[in-house]
Amino acid sequence: MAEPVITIGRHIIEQERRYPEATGAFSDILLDIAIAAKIISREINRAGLVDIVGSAGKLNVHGEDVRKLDEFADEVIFNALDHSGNLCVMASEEVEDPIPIPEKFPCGNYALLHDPLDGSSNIEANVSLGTIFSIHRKISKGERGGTEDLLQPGHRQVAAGYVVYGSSTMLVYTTGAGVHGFTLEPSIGEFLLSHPSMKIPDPGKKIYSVNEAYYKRWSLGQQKAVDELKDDGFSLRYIGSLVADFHRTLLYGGVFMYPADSTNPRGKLRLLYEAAPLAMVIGEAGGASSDGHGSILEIEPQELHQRTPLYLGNRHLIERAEAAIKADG
Ligand code: P6P
Repeated sequence: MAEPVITIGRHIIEQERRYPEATGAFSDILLDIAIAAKIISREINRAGLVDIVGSAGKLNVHGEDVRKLDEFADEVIFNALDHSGNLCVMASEEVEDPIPIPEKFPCGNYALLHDPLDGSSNIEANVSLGTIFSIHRKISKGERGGTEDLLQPGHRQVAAGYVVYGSSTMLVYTTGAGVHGFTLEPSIGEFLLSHPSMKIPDPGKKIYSVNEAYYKRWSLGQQKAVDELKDDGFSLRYIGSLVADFHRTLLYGGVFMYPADSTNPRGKLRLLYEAAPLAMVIGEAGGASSDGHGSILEIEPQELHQRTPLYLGNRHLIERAEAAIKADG
């Protein structure tokens, strides 16, 4: 008897059955994200063939060159989720302000924050890109959601995950009951369960992942943290695409770092839709996260697009980095 093929739809429904009070809204959100991921994956894999690669000639809210695929991914996610009645508000790296649910659609009890296409500066080089998403419960009192529903600490996330568009397209998510990975089978357009109950290997491979070009801009403590890893015989692997570097860390172990430095005192990566969702995933997989001093999940957000230093990986490596930073500032 062949093993049953577990699609993401079947997996999410089976997970939902474990929560009698579940309304199904939550499952619908995850399934809508999976649909958006399939559409984005198709366009990325065609990027070399159609005139969708290259700059859209616009800058995003951070003054960064917006690639057409960035715009496309942002629109796909909005269109996949704006009408479902499950969300009360959205936020995107590509959009300055909270994104309201159109008046013509009902509001729901969840808020979605996302980076629609991270690493897009690597598009032409065919480097793996990613989508990162974070889901919170609605806490505001009004019918339509807003900033209050978005500025929540990472420990209140009800779900988080990412899509990595690489040699294959994978969707990895957690709802707090383990981390589960699905690989897209393009011939049937389905995400199939390929990595059930993912755990970061511990001890994992001796890999550290950081952009060493900034070494001279780091604090003494940060420099010491990296020097210690080199002294312990670690190898450096740095793709420069957050989701790709994270996915490797989750599968192989080690530590990813994007530290603060003299040029970026808050680091470069975004708290709400990059650091916090990946921190939930790594935590659920038995690893740890930090901003250099404490867990990413405990940070109380002040602004929608605020940045944070980011450390993700094996717990003992995160703790060693925090100790070095604490000792040497
Ligand atoms: P740096 C890609 O541009 C990105 O936003 C992340 O995906 C990646 O981790 C980081 O920036 C790379 O930044 O400064 O090392 O080029």
